[in-house]
This record gives sequence, C-alpha cells and structure tokens, in this order.
Amino acid sequence: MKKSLMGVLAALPLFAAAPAVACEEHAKQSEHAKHGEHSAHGGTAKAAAPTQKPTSAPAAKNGLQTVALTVTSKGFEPANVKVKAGQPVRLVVTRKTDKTCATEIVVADLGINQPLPLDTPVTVEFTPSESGTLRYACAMDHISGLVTIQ
Ligand SMILES: [Cu+2]
Repeated sequence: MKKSLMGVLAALPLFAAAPAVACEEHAKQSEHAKHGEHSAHGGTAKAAAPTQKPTSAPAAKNGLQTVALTVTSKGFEPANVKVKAGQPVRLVVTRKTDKTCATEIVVADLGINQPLPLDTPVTVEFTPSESGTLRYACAMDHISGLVTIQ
C-alpha cells in the first residue's frame, strides 16, 4: 500500500514538469494512429517507458561509459541503454531526422536540457550514484528513452 502510493507520488512531478503547450506536431497528430513515427511516444499519461530490454553495457574506458544515441523517426535509439552505477556516463546524442519534435533532450531528474542540432553529436554527462532508471525525453515529454543503471 505504502509502496504503490509512493509510486504514484513519484510519477506526479513528471506530469507537472510537462509543459502545458504541446508542440504543434503533436497537437495535430495526437491520435498517433496513422502516425508510425510517433509510436515511440507510447501516447499515454503514464509516462510509459519503452518496453524494449536494455542493450548490453557500453564499452567502458577509464571508467567512462560512452553511449551513442540517435534520434530517428522512431524516437531515441536505442531507447533503453544499460550503464553501471558509480562510473561516469557520457551520452552522445545525435539527431538524424527533422521529422521529430525531439529537437532537444531533457533529463528532468538531472536538470539537463540540451538542444539537439541536426546531425550534430551532443554530449550529456553524469555519474549515476545508484541503480535505477533515468528517464529522458523531448521537451514536450512525448518521445522518451531510459538509461538503466545497475
Ligand atoms: Cu515531442
């Protein structure tokens, strides 16, 4: 009982953080039905996490874990990556399509909000202190991905 309440409470800030104004693209295409490229959104108010399993751990060099992410018409790829706690992580995010509203990456838990210029690798660095999942998303909180920390 207590635990589920905690879960609900923990989820609230995500909704609160979502800007009230959705991007035009989303407003027009909120149905998501015919719209394959937005399937990664999940389209639910549950802040649905991508369901795919974490990819294998990235190559770690001197403790630095470098993870390459791309933004494609499907969203962030891979949508779930696995890293180790206690070692610095460097996400290198490259947006490869203009057919997305994910023109920035927002890691709400870390207070990170970085523009993603087209075809330009953008580095996001942090050191996860404990295991869990870190969620990131586009500015509208529609397209999202996870970093699984172990
Ligand atoms: Cu969006």
